[in-house]
Amino acid sequence: GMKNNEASFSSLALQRAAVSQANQALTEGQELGKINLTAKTRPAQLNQSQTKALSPEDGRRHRVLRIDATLSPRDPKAPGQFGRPVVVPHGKEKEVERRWKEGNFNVYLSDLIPVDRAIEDTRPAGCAEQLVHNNLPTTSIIMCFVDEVWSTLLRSVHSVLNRSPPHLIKEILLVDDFSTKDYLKDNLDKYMSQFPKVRILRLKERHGLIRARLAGAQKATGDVLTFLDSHVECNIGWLEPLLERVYLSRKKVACPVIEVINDKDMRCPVMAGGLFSIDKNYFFELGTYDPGLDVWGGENMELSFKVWMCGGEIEIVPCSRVGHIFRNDNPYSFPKDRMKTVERNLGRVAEVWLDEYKELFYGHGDHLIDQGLDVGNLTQQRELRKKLKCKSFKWYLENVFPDLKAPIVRASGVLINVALGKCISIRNTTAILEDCDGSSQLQQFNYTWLRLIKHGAWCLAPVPDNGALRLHLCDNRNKGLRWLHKSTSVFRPELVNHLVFGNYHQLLCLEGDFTQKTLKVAPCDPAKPDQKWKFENYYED
Ligand code: LR7
Ligand code: MN
Repeated sequence: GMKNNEASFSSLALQRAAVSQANQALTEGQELGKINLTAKTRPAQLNQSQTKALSPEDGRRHRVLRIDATLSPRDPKAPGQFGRPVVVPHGKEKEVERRWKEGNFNVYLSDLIPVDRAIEDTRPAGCAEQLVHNNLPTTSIIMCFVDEVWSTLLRSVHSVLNRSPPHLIKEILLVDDFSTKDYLKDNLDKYMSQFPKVRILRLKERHGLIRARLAGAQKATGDVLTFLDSHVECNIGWLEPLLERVYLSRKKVACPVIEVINDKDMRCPVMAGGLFSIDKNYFFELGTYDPGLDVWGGENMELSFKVWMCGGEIEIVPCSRVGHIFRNDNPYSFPKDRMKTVERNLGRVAEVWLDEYKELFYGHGDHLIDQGLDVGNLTQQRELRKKLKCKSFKWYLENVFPDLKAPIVRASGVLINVALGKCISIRNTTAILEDCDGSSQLQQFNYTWLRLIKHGAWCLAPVPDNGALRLHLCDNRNKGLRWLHKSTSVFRPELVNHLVFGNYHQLLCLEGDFTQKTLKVAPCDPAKPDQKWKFENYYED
């Protein structure tokens, strides 16, 4: 669920790649199986997985769980039936605008749409005929909210109640994360009292979504935990295939296909994200979410890495469809600065799970963590990773996400001066220019995400006073070792092929002098060809 915050998440190329890969799969002719994000455990072809479960030899009875599929609307003329886009009536534009900020979406229209509106069955062909086990585990639905809009909260709950087989729903836990709105206090209790399965858990202080979910998980009595946002609409047959997957393999975390409910007109095309069902005991075995994560953000990555790297799987189940209102801003405030909260969460995740790839995280843009933001104590999380005997992040990239190109270095090989056609070579503690020789160890360099020019554990950087080049022991935190090259964050685009050292006040560039065979940094000058450099290999797109 990161798309709204591209800026603050630019650090995690992973997340974006995951979502866009999923989206692409969704738009390319609905080849839904593909979004399983795994090569090894290639998505169960819809029927295959079912056939296995249904073979007569396995001795179990199965039945199709059918409930009224269309939910023929009580008022077919009411706005938004069958997911039709709703048009703002003339003269109501001001009111729409005024009420928008209550939820950062079109609250006025949401209120016009019946809380139990009918929606179109958007499942791929065959889903309606699928069979599932008749002894599926029960689930607790956990829905956390803070100041959710009344009509969308109700529509979320109604969609669960109306479109789930009752015997599979142990309870619906509404976790009120210390909302301030009056209607969410008395009115909500009164309204929900007509549904015996709905329980409201009121938190005494703002927990944030992550710890609010954990509070819900503690109270849950079902076998499986199903987490949902508080502005969703579950479609017909959404729950059975999720529980079926968890039932067949308790380490499988099952996600519905998330469809977009447009924030302006409540329309429903398709997208991907993070609502899911997970075996309750498995969730606790995995140590739940890192309880050190604050309020909002990053917890979906933490759980995803943990599941995959520690022996589980995540699967998007094509037959399970849930709509979600996507909006451009959170309608609630963050107890601390939002950027800081999210960055700190992502930093924790990177530090615990990304191994050497955390350089990719830190190498993307300027991080508050780089500037001293504290991510807190990680001992418990690192011990948990050991205890669970989790695999490396490298394994994750190679086996779970082979399509993602996440090279640990951005460029490598010999480093050639473009004008002179000569290469940098190590001599004792310094570097000189020489004829290029790709087979010479002395001419091999890596340019990393942290913008270091590395030769093994040694980094090239100038000596401060005279600008001559020296080898320094590498240190990821030492900004005095970093070079900009082929980087969009170079302040002057004409220097993109240079090796830029220094800051705004004094831009220095690496320069070769062939007669002297020496290297030094000098004021950058795009007109000087002997300041242009090229690595042998580049790994970025
Ligand atoms: O402090 C808070 N307390 C809460 O209870 C903040 C939020 N919440 C509730 C909130 O009312 C809502 O029901 O938590 C839920 C999620 O917050 P949203 O809807 O404001 O944010 P979002 O939809 O952008 O959330 C996405 O990213 C979050 C990052 O922490 C979580 O992972 C959400 O589960 C995730 N939502 C989805 O994945 C739905 C599909 C979006 C996509 C892709
Ligand atoms: Mn949401």
